[in-house]
Amino acid sequence: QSELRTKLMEALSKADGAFISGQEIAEYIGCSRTAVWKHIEDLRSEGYRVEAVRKKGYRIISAPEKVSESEIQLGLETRTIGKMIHYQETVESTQKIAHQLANEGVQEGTLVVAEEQISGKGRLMRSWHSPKYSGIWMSLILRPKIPVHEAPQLTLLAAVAVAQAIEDTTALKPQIKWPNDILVNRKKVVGILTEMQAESDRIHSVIIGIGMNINQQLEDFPEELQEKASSLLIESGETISRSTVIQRALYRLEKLYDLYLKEGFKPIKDLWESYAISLGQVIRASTVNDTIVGKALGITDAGVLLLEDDKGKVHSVYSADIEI
Ligand code: BT5
Repeated sequence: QSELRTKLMEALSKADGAFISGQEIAEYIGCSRTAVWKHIEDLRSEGYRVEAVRKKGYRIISAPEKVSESEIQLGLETRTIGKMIHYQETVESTQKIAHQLANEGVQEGTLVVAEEQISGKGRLMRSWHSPKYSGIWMSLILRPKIPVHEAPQLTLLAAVAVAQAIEDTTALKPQIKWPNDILVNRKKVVGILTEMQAESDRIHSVIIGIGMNINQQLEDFPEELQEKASSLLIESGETISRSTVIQRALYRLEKLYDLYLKEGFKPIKDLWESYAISLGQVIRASTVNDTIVGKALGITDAGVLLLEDDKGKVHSVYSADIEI
């Protein structure tokens, strides 16, 4: 936390819920009024609700809701998922902590959650923007007794659960872009990263990392993401309780995971296809070595994407970036 921020919080605390003018704050922290405005905007993007009234100044209405253990667990309707929660305000990546905990042998369903990640991870060493208090950054440890090659199915399962959780908590219509993106109005609001600890054909643990943009404003995203990313707040116009979304996501995950262990991938696959954005359309898949353009036919029982090119040849896509 910067010294400026400390001073700003001091000034606002002293006002004790009353208005304090921009000029007074500026004098207190020793900066311009424009800088004050900028810092207030930063506070807002972190989930503080700040009222600004002309000629009166600023007033803090509420501090951000957190997603600590008790906030998540109060009202959580699951049996195992999220019964153990490891919460930290700031982490490098919740994936990293989850890997450590998985190695230490923690129970299935253990959840790692943070308010902020300073080096959040996407796939293929890409980074995931995870600002403080405005999104959900969490990693779930599962220990399914399934063959290693079926583990990618869990990414698709998680995507369905998260899409359902968005429907449970907003009026939005989420869509899934294979394999791991959830879009609202064609913009990415969720990314999922599944990693595995396994030896030969035995899974020790599957770590499902879920990043959800919840209460960010457009300007909270780095410029290069503003065109393609969005948040539930931007799309719905409403501030959304992150702990409620987490509770719904964990509930949906548990229900689908139970179904999956009992009946296999088929029911999950059907649900997944009902949310899929580009089935039947021509899309472009960039793999490490190659680019395939073709009509998306669907996914196989292994969770592999099938693309039919213009010569009628069907390609199996195991891992790629998709342009729609
Ligand atoms: C993903 O990768 O979409 C997986 C993201 C998983 C993030 C979660 S958060 C909790 C857990 N802990 C972690 O460290 N990670 C997981 P990929 O398909 O490779 O997409 C990454 C790309 O999405 C980046 O290269 C950016 O272009 C874009 N991106 C980065 N941050 C974003 C954000 N907050 N919202 C939307 N798009 C973003």
